[in-house]
Amino acid sequence: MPYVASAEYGKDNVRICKIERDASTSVHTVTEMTVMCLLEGDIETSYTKADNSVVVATDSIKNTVYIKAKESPVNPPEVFAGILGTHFVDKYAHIHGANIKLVTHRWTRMNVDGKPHPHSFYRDGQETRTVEAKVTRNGISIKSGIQGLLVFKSTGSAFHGFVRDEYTTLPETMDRILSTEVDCGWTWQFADLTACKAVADKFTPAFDAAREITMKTFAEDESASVQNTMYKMCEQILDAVPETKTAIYSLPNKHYFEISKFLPQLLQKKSMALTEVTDLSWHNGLKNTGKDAEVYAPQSDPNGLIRVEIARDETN
Ligand code: AZA
Repeated sequence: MPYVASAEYGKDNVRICKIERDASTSVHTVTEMTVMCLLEGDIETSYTKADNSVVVATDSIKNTVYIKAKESPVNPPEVFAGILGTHFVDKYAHIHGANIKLVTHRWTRMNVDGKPHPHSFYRDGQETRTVEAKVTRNGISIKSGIQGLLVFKSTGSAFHGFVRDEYTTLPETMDRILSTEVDCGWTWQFADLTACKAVADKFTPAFDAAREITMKTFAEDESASVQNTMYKMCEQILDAVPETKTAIYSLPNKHYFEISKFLPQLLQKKSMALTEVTDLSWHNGLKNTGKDAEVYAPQSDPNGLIRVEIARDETN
């Protein structure tokens, strides 16, 4: 007899926008989020026996998101995720876990005539602030993060010394373009919502520090590899935010190659040196490689994908 090995259900892509109005200053703040809320627990019979008595309808889950967003602060999002998840495990005895994901979209205050505008904002990038929380009666685990932050540097990155064997065609490089779309996170563990709320004032500074560390390290590190640069970022996040348990990066290597007219065919023959084919010299002797390289071909796929999670050394 097959059995339910795991199950969760709920609402995804619940979009909310909350405006908070400061009555004394007339300054408004806006928070736009996309919410996922999936429940788990004693719900197997809804799958195996058509027993809907254990189902909190996904429509009710969506309504709950709106109601909790009205009743509670939505910032910092880590606390809002804790509030939302705790509601479901407190309210329904047969629900043992709530998996919440909040994606906060950027609305940056406009500067008009050199002054911050009280109620006008603009989208200054597709980057998002993310929170993934798992809430159970045993505690709350949270991964805070940044997703979709696109970065590019035109030098200050090398990659050499890697395995060379009969599968290798990649040349060693002392100077290359480095570009990635940052997906990073840092994790927290709390006994309950009270413990989570007790550090409410740490979450946004932690986000700001992680963002700053990511960009400063990306820009300033003489990168030996994506692996080593991301490790340095993790180390600094763990130092900057002592309450965190681990730091996590997942970085695609968005390749920008020198222009090649015949590269795939010629490499198959293995008869020519790479420098002979990766150029535009076939057109009036145009020089566009090595120190003369200016025009590159951005690659959409395939891409490298490098991931790591770094934990604290708890032995010291
Ligand atoms: N790490 C890099 O930084 N660049 C690479 C890799 C790698 O593992 N593989 N090819 N290019």
